[in-house]
Amino acid sequence: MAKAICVLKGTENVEGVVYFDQEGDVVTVKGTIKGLKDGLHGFHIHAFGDNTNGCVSAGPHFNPHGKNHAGPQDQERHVGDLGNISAKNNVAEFEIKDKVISLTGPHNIVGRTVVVHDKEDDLGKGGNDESLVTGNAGGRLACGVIGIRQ
Ligand SMILES: [Cu+2]
Ligand SMILES: [Zn+2]
Repeated sequence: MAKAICVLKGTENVEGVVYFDQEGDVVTVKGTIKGLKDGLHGFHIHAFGDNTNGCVSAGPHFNPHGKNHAGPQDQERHVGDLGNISAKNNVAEFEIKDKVISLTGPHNIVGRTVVVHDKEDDLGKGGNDESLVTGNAGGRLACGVIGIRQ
């Protein structure tokens, strides 16, 4: 079983840890992120493992096939589109299962960046151009590079 990990840090006090475990084609993404205001926050894999200029250096959503932005259940989506996580009492605890991201092969997310956003991801249904690129999820609150774990 392939395993990976990401430690997220942000400019304010947003921080967290996300674990990735792959069995067959199913990747379980399990994590806790603290310091979020309550409600939904866009949660994606961005293309680059570069945090030199903060989360901005991670670039756009991981999108090796040049598709439009959407939600994780949509047939056409960015590989990196994991939808939203939900915070309650300033903490988001979540477990997502996804068959599009991978820890090997062309959809490998290791070495790329997890980003949690200020706002809700509209999953491509926002009715404007930006919705099909970013889901209008707003600023990048925290991020971290995905690495291999034992
Ligand atoms: Cu994002
Ligand atoms: Zn996207």
